[in-house]
Parts: sequence; C-alpha cells; structure tokens
Amino acid sequence: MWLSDGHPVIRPSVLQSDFYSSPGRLNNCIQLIDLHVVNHIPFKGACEMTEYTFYYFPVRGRGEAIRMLWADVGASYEEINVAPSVEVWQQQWKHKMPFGQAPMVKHGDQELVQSNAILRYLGRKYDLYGDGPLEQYRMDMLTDHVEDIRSEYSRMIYHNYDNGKDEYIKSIPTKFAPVEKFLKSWGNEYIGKKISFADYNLCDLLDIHEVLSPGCLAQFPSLTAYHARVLARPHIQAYRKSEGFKTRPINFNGKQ
Ligand SMILES: N[C@@H](CCC(=O)N[C@@H](CS)C(=O)NCC(=O)O)C(=O)O
Repeated sequence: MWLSDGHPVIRPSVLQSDFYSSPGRLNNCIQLIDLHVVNHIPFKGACEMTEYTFYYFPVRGRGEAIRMLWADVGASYEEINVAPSVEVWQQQWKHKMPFGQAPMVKHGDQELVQSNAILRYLGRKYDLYGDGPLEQYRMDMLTDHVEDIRSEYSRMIYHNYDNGKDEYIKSIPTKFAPVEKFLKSWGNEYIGKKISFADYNLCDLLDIHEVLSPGCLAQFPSLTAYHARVLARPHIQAYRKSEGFKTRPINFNGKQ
C-alpha cells in the first residue's frame, strides 16, 4: 500500500532533463536502460511489463545476487533508488521497510524482504532450488556460510576498513577452503547439478573478494573454475557489460 504514497516510480516516459539533475534518479534511469538491454524487451512500455520492483541502494551490496538471478532468467524489473541521499533513506523509506532495512522486492501485491528469503522465493518460483532434500540442504548450507562471510565483510567495510582490511584479507583462505572442498567433492558444475539461487549469491561473494584482494581465489582451482562458469552464462555476461552493473559501486561508502 505504501507504494502508492506518491513516491515517483521512474519510467522511460519520464526520462526528462530534470531527472538528470539528481544522481539518484540518474542511476535509476541507467538501470532502466540496462533493463532494456539485458532483457531484450522493447524499451517503449518496458516498465508497464515489469514483473518486479526492486527497492534498494544504488550499490551491489545485498542486491546483486537478486539482480543476477533476474538477469539470468530474463525477468523484468524496475529499480527504485531508496537513497538518493542518506536523508531521503532515513526520512522517506526506512520506516516503510518491515525491518527498517533494504532490499525489498514488490511482486504483485506482496512486499518481500530479507535478501536470502527473496533469493529462495525466486529460487522456488524459477525452479532454481535444486532437486531433492540433499541438493537443497547444500544450497542452504552454503547460503548460510555466504551470509556469515558477508556479514563479517560488511562490518569490516563499514566499520573497520583502515585497521581491519589486512587482517580480513589474511582470513580469506580459511573462509573459502571449506567451499573449495565441498565443490570439489560434490563434483557438479554448480552447487547442484544445475544453477540455483545459491550460486548467484556465492558468485557475488567471490566477485567482491576478488576486488578486495585480487588473485585471492587462485589457490582454489575448483572455486576458480566454478566462478568462471557462472560468469560465462550468456545472460550474466550481457548483464555485466551493462552500464548499470559497470558503474554501480560495491558498497555505499565507496570502499571495496
Ligand atoms: N538481513 C538483511 C540485512 C539487510 C541490510 O543489512 N540492509 C542494509 C543495506 S545492505 C540497510 O538497509 N542499511 C541501512 C539501514 O540499516 O538503515 C537482508 O539480508 O536483507
């Protein structure tokens, strides 16, 4: 209901000069252009056809795995930047989020929150949640591990970058060695036999660690091959060539 409270939903038909005067809005415009490129749908009227609305910050953060999943399945979405400024986030959006945090996805009349729950929802919807209890357990188990690492990474990035970065980098092998071992012993192309919601999440985690410490995955051959395999998927490749992806910072404070 709160979506109809007058906040401007950005559509191609309103790509007017005043939109370019605000960085947040410009970012949304870029996202819509990417939507057109990635999903091969006609630009005119594209928004009328979008299935999802994504409320998030203009960063990769906890949104990127969701964006990757949508890109890979060819789903259409429009993105609302909830933080063109910190004040706008705090005054206009934060209290509207069930847990006071983003991302949030609007799908039909459902408002979905908690990034991992959103990924699982999409996983169920698009048959990206493995086959049978064992595969699903493996996806859940690695998603929990990704969450543990992501939380620690975020604490370092936002609260202890200058003093904590080196120590964090030293801990990277300990974090990824078990994942290497699991992927190798399971022997699949992905976590399961076919791609799943959990692969986008793990792939994004690998991406951001390669940015933090280039070459840090090289000591893990299975993980390196797995990472390359996910990135080689045609829709993922196209998505990563888009301006929206290329210009989107990893984190809100510019540290990476
Ligand atoms: N468990 C939540 C965590 C969400 C979260 O930490 N969101 C951050 C951005 S990634 C946020 O909204 N920060 C702003 C705030 O807390 O005011 C999820 O996975 O969605």
